Amino acid sequence: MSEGIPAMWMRGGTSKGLYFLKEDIPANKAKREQFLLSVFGSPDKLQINGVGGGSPLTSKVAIVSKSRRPNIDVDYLFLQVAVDDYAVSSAQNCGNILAGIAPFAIERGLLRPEKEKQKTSVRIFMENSRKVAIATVETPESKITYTGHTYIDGVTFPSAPISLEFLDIEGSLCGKLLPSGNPKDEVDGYSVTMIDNGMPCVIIEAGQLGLEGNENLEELEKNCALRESLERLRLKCGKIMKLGNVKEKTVPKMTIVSKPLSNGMINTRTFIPHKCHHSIGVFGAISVATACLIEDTPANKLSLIPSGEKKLCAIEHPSGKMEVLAELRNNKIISTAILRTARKLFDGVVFSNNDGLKAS
Ligand code: NQM
Repeated sequence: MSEGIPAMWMRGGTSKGLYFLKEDIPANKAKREQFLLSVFGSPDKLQINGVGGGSPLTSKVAIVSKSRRPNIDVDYLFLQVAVDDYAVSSAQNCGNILAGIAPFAIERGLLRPEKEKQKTSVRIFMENSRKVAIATVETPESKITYTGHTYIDGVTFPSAPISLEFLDIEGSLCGKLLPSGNPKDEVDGYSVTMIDNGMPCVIIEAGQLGLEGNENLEELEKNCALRESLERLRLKCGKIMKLGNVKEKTVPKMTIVSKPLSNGMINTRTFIPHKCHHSIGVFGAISVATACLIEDTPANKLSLIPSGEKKLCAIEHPSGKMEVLAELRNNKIISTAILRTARKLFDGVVFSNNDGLKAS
């Protein structure tokens, strides 16, 4: 049994993960992966021998450090620990876990809350995509608070609001907003939009897959023919999106869209990429909202687009809606923002099965 490594267990948005200071976790990649697989109890569907919850949404890691970059407070590396595979991936970002970064950085003393103001803005460099996020958290009496009245769909109880703002996340992993150069492509017999505004996503209309778009998660996950078609399509799109062979990668995500059902902009079901998301990821929702706003995409034809240059885009998902605020100038998105909450659940040390793992 190792000596244990300090970590905080937090809910960030609709996900949960372990948050570490960079200096506490092994810097050597192979050692770090071995440590995380052991701590989370992977590979195992239930992750019974670890802290993971048996779902990709509860098998997540944030590694945080004080930044040396100009005009940046902290650096954040996201890692996805596979549930039933020996894999730890940095090939995607996570906007839900991002929601916990500013509270964690304040808790660990990486920065001080603003005096005399009730709120503190934290500039975060997201190492996975090399893009910047600005998180604003509530810090009454110069202390982080988690208590508040903000509800987000997919979380039962209210908490203090955390606003996340992004100025330039286009082409985060693919290099371009529309990696193929087109708003619509024919791939494997389907019309799709391949897009990356924070998260590489393939967007496909439900009708093309013989779906209504309102199916529940269990129905979708049970549908083996659907999952096989989506995976075949994903592997082809991954190459076109310049992500290479994505067989072992968690990107691109596959989002099935249909007309809104409850006054939102669009209705969605998202495979991330093999399990169906209970709601939708943050950057996933931003990429879908962006696709809806681009003329000539199949999603645009299905969408109820709000008027004005500041658009509140409600992305419907299986547990409600996620609202993305998109600001446009001359038909181009210049910034996006989203409201999340987070909660500190546990602070302590985690143990792996591996002997002698130290932060080196
Ligand atoms: O898209 C799940 C989540 C995510 C990612 C996933 C996320 C994002 O809900 O920014 O938040 O798509 O793997 O945590």
